[in-house]
Formats: sequence, C-alpha cells, structure tokens
Amino acid sequence: MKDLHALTEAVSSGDRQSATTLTGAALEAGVDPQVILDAMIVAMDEIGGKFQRNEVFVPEMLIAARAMGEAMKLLEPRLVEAGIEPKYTAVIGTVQGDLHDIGKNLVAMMWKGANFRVIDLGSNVPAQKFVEAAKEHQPDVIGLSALLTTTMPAMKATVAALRAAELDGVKIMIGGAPITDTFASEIGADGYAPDAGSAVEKVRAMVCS
Ligand code: B1M
Repeated sequence: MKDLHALTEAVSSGDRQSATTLTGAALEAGVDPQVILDAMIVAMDEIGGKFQRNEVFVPEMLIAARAMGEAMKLLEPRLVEAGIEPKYTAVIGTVQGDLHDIGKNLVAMMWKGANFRVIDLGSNVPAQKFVEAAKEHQPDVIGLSALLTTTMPAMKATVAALRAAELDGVKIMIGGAPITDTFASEIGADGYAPDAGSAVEKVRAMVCS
C-alpha cells in the first residue's frame, strides 16, 4: 500500500508530523494495526542498518525513534484493542557504578522499534535489581551495558548473579564501548553487539528463532 511506504519513509527520515498523519490516515482507512506497525518496524530496521554502516549517526537514530514514538501514541490503543502485544520482552540497564546511558537508551529504543516490550532499569543498576526484574517480568533477553573499563567487573558479577538465579531460558546480551565478543564468552554472556543496529539483529537471532 502506497501510504505505508510513505509511513516507512516518514519514520526512517524522522518526520514526526508525516508519521503521525499517515498513521492516523491508515487507521481511518481501516488498515490492520499490525500492518501499520510492521511498516514502522521496517523503518527502524532500515535506520539500524544505516547506523551500522556509518551512513547515519546518533541524532538520525534519535529522531527516527521519536517519530515512531509519536505515531505509536495513535497506534498503541488500537493494538491493545486488537489484542496485539509484543511477543518478546527485554530487560535492559547499565551496570552498577556506571552512569553512561546514551548507548543503552539507543539499544532500548531500537528494541522497542523491533516490537519488543522493553523494561528499562536505567543506569547504575545493581546485579540484584536485574535478578529481581528478571523474576518479575520473565524476559526473553536481558541486556547489560557498560562504558567504563572499571565497570566491566560489575557486568561479570551481574551475569554471574543472573546465572546463579537459574532463570529459565533467558538470554543475556552485553554491549558498550569497552566490550568485546571475547569478554562476552569469558563472562558467560550469550552474545555481544557492537552497536544499536546490530543489537536488533542479534536479539532476533537469540530469541526469535
Ligand atoms: Co564518560 N567516559 N565518564 N561521561 N563518557 C567515556 C566512556 C570515556 C571513554 C571518555 C574518555 O576518557 N575518553 C571514559 C571511559 C574510559 C574507560 O573506562 N576506558 C569516560 C570516563 C572516564 C568517565 C568518568 C570516570 C569521568 C570522571 O568523572 N572522571 C565518569 C564516570 C561516571 C560513572 O559512570 N560513574 C564519566 C561521566 C560521564 C558523563 C556523566 C559526563 C557522560 C554520560 C552521560 C550519560 O550517558 N547520560 C559521559 C559521556 C557522555 C562520555 C562520552 C563522551 C560519550 C559516551 C556516549 O554516550 N557515547 C565517552 C567518550 C566517547 O565515547 N567519546 C565517555 C555515544 C553512545 C551512543 O555510544 O555508549 O558506546 P555508546 O553506545 C553504543 C555502543 O557501545 C553500543 O551501542 C551504542 C549505540 O551504537 N552499546 C550496546 C552500548 N550499550 C549496549 C548494550 C548492548 C548492545 C550494544 O546490548 C545490551
């Protein structure tokens, strides 16, 4: 449908006004809310891919996510009415001792854009709080972020606490500037993503297969 291509384009270019107007028009025209949501997810996938290839940067990602967020205000009540809920849940946070949250927020936004329910615990999050949130929300994936070499041990301790809690089938993804694949293997995480675009691909590969 022509207008949904326009909606994808509006979200990926961060055009909030058009994204909202086109979402309203599609709802008026009786388009299935899931189909409208899918058009926005395509947009977030596009922008995530461009970010990975360094074709766009943080501001473009932020304005695309904001455009989707605005359009979602119209769409969400209709998704709820139709009984359409995100299939997967993620808990995310920056580990204890670390106040950096810009990268973590980008990953959270991209996961929301991929239609995950995201519970964001914020920054400076103690291991025990991740464990409690995991028990409460039964997520499919837990994302840990760290930006300081000095908080990498807190990430290791958080993974250990989550493993000790024996949570059923929960995957753990880690990321942040000093984090590597090798470190992820060393501390027993299930995966690592270098940026917010790859974090979407990785999370889908981890939990949607
Ligand atoms: Co801080 N800081 N900072 N800082 N800060 C760095 C990280 C640093 C590299 C600066 C430097 O020295 N060149 C350095 C760390 C050195 C090191 O450990 N090797 C540093 C330091 C030392 C500090 C303090 C100790 C400074 C001081 O007080 N002496 C202090 C620590 C405070 C604390 O946390 N306890 C501190 C404080 C701060 C501010 C509060 C002022 C502020 C943070 C504000 C905030 O986040 N709300 C800040 C900032 C802004 C930075 C820099 C400039 C930018 C970080 C950032 O937001 N990048 C940073 C230097 C730099 O990077 N140029 C620096 C943009 C963001 C989009 O990228 O976070 O890497 P990033 O996220 C990426 C990926 O890493 C990945 O995806 C994101 C998007 O692509 N990713 C994930 C992140 N999390 C992921 C999770 C995933 C998957 C991917 O799965 C779950």
